[in-house]
Amino acid sequence: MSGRPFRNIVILTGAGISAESGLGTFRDKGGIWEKFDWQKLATPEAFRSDPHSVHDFYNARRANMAGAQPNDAHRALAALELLWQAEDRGSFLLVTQNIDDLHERGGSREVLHMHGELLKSRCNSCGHLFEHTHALGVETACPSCARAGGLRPHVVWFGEMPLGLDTIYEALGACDLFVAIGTSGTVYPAAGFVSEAKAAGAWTVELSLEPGEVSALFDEHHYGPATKIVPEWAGRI
Ligand code: BJW
Repeated sequence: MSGRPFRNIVILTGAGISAESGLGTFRDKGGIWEKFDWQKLATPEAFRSDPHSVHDFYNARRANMAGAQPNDAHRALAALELLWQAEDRGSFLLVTQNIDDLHERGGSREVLHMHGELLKSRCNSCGHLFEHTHALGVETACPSCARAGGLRPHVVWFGEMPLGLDTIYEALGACDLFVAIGTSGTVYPAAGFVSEAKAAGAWTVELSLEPGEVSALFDEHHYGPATKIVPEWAGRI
């Protein structure tokens, strides 16, 4: 711990926080990208050339997510947000790379999903964005323009611009504590957030199962399962 009181917090979560809820991570042994080829499933080009396979992949993950429950790490962050707001301690921004809804179901009020949300879809024809909890296919008609074939999962694929970056960079520039939880630090721009926070003078903390790619940039590290180390860390601050 730095020993100083913190006011403005930015927390970045990755797949590791949902691992103990039964949702797979991407790059661990047996992870999603070991079983599936991201080039064929998580790029705009893949969706253009084989939308059926991309829909199948996200439909299966949506069904899997519906059966998953938030864990103690999700709940600890929700409690921290509540405390920060109740005591008016400063700003609190929870940014997740995850497309699942476990932070919301764990009690978090405001979550910035920088890589999109599995429970939302959008129409490539008219741009309509809407909540969508069931399977999506090329034959599904847009509820707004009624055209079929244009709907896609509201997720950010490789080569696409992540969401909410203005809000995130503004918060990083003003934060005095940055915490990354359960992320390998492989995917940019999220992997670069620690550098932004450090440039703003923030104390930086890595909470994960093992050191990630940008681990050396953090001031403080705690390694272990998220359900153990996140509630412990949140309890300390
Ligand atoms: C536990 C645990 C437990 C396990 N407890 N911990 C060369 C250099 C730099 C950048 C690029 C480059 N070439 C291409 C790029 C850009 C590219 C990129 O970064 N590629 C890299 C792979 C090199 N990035 C993009 O294309 C992004 N867009 C972009 O850059 O736009 C232009 C731009 C420019 C400038 C500024 C801003 C923008 C878009 C990236 C989209 C990522 N999409 C995915 C899939 C879509 C959503 C989905 O299907 O779910 O998002 S990829 C996948 O990786 C997913 C994740 O959100 C993301 C990050 O993964 P995450 O969360 O870190 O998971 P893992 O599996 O990697 O790590 C899990 C961690 O948890 C591990 O460390 C474990 O140890 C730990 N763990 N169990 C605690 N129980």
